[in-house]
Amino acid sequence: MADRKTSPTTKKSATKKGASIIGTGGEVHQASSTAEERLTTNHGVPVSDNQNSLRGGRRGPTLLEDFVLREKIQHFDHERIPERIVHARGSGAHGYFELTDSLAKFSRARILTEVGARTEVFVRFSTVAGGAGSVDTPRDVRGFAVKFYSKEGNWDLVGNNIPVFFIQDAIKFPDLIHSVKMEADRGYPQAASAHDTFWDFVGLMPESTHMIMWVMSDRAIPRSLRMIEGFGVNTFRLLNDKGEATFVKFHWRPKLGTQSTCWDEAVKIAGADPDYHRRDLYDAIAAGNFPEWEFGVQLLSQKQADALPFDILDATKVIPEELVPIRVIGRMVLDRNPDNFFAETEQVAFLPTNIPPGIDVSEDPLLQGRLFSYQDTQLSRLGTVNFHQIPVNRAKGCPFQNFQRDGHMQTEAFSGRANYEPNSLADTGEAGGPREDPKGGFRSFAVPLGDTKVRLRSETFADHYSHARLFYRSQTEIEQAHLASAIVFELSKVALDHIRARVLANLRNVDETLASRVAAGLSVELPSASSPAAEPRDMDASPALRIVGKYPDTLAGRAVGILVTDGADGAVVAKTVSSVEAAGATAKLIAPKVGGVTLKNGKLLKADMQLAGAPSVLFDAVALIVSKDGCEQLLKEAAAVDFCRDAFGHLKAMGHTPEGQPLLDKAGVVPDAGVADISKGHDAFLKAASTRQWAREPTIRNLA
Ligand code: HDD
Repeated sequence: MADRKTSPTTKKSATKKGASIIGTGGEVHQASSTAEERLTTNHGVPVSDNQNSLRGGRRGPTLLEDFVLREKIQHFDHERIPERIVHARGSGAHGYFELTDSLAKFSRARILTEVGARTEVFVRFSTVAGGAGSVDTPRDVRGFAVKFYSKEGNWDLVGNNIPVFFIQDAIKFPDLIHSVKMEADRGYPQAASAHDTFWDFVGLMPESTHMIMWVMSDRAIPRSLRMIEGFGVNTFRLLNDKGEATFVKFHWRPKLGTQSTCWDEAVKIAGADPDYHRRDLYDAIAAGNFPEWEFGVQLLSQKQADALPFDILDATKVIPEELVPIRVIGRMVLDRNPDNFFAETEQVAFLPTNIPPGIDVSEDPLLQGRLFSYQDTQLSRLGTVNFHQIPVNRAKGCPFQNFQRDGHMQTEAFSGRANYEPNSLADTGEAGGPREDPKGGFRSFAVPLGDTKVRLRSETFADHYSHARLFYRSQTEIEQAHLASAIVFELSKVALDHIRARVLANLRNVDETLASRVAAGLSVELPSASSPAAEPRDMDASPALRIVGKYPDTLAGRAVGILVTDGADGAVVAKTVSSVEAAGATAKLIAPKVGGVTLKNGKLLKADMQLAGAPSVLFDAVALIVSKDGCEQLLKEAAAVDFCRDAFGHLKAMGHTPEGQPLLDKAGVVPDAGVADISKGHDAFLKAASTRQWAREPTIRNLA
């Protein structure tokens, strides 16, 4: 079969071998010289002219007969498929998973027991609320979906960067999503939770309060997809050879640590580079800086689960790492960009029902609904029951074989007569087809049920505030201030007073100081507390729920923007670039004109980016290496002043040469530990650049 991975016209330029010829109308054609390079219709008919439609005369109407035109336009008209109802905007990458510690005691799944084995994966990260063309940096949950092409069938771990969820029962999912998406009558806001309908839902559904704490925290405005944690969210089971079950929660921890943007920064990035996260992931992989995560599990016996003061089947609850530690059992590396965005990232279909033998679902009512929804949604998105045959969705680690036949877009030509089971055709020498495998096949855990049929929520799900309180109180002061300010921001965009009041009434059950901070930030009266379904309890703080201080400070994987002008000192520029790169970061040279600058020694230095298109929000730290004259020019350039003002306001390290001082002064940059003169050395700058200047924040921003 011909290699369909690359189309000759995209991989090899026809101009290399093909000669340009002049067409009959004087137009230029790039003609192919070999059959391999020849442009054809979808049915293989060679195309002689891809510039002109077939017309009745040079200036006459186009003819219906032109099947080349019709096929091309018709294909184009149908190029879009329905976008995902949630998680529409996403970025994907290929890689591998490697097991480092066997879970053989708990699971018979080969992917969890074969230490050292590498399994291919495809990962898709996403935002939830926005459409496919929305920006990358809204305040939102990030999807973290991993397809492991395991030897025992695909395993899809369809998780998020937040370990809990808004709702407890899948029956509320359509309501939740309707409330957060664009409002039904006006078609806005896009990719934003800061509006009436979302907060109306939140206020009326106290079970969402814990998730709201996470979504209002800085985790919902990540710096990079390479720097997010991931969670399976729902509780699953592992099943061993003896059929014994252990509850499990799945975790991903980024090697580069978790870092977020500042809210004002995230808003500005949305304008400066709507594809900020997608580009960052693509560029890092293309440059060989492969993102990596540790894979960990929290394991619990039924007895341990029963002893917890909350229900592990309730997806609005977190199991603190301090209670049940995370055991790291593997790592995942993303080392290859997709060849084709549509074929892979858009057509990939994740299904929580894709689980190999040895892993099983739990009775979590949210997960139970998901088991139906994903298979169903693929039918409307991909249009056929045969979506599993699309290469990115295929079970690559093992063959798939059964008696399911036909259907739209069937690409397999199954041979033989046997399309039913049982059959005895093998007895006569024909192919009888595959048979069930009672021992090795997927089995469900024999969960004792024996309850009556009811539409009721278990009373063990009634406590909606203890975990929200646990999260808020476990945060550092900085993070608490950000969380409170985020709620103030969002509720300030809510127009209906009663919605704000209801949220405030609920917040009083989380933490009185939080509720007061938010009320003060809104300048409204604090209403009386709402009555909780179950009285919240205090839990021991869980520092693992923080971001600040959780991972070591580092500049690795980050980016430094270096603004240069004519007359800049080339030696300082070179030293800055080399020390930034030695710290594992990317250095980008920014100049007033993209052609570059003439250095003090007369040499030309090419720039990577032009100032107007390279605001400091795109970098983790900045350096200003300018001459006296160059600085004077920049004083008249708003983009340069904003470059410095924003870097300072977004708590970034700023390196500079003394000649840049007037620009820093104009931008209101006040010297502190994060502002360093780099003309004499880079140590202070690099140290400051490996984190944010949190101490600066109270001096430049009034947080709630
Ligand atoms: Fe979902 C997509 C994660 C609850 C129904 N979900 C989707 C994706 C992720 C999640 C990461 C994008 C997959 C991709 O990149 O293609 N969803 C979650 C998590 C949940 C969750 C972590 C809570 C534990 N989801 C959830 C519920 C329902 C759905 C309760 C419905 C009852 N989710 C869907 C869906 C999507 C989806 C409509 C849209 C596109 C798709 O499935 O393939 O079926």
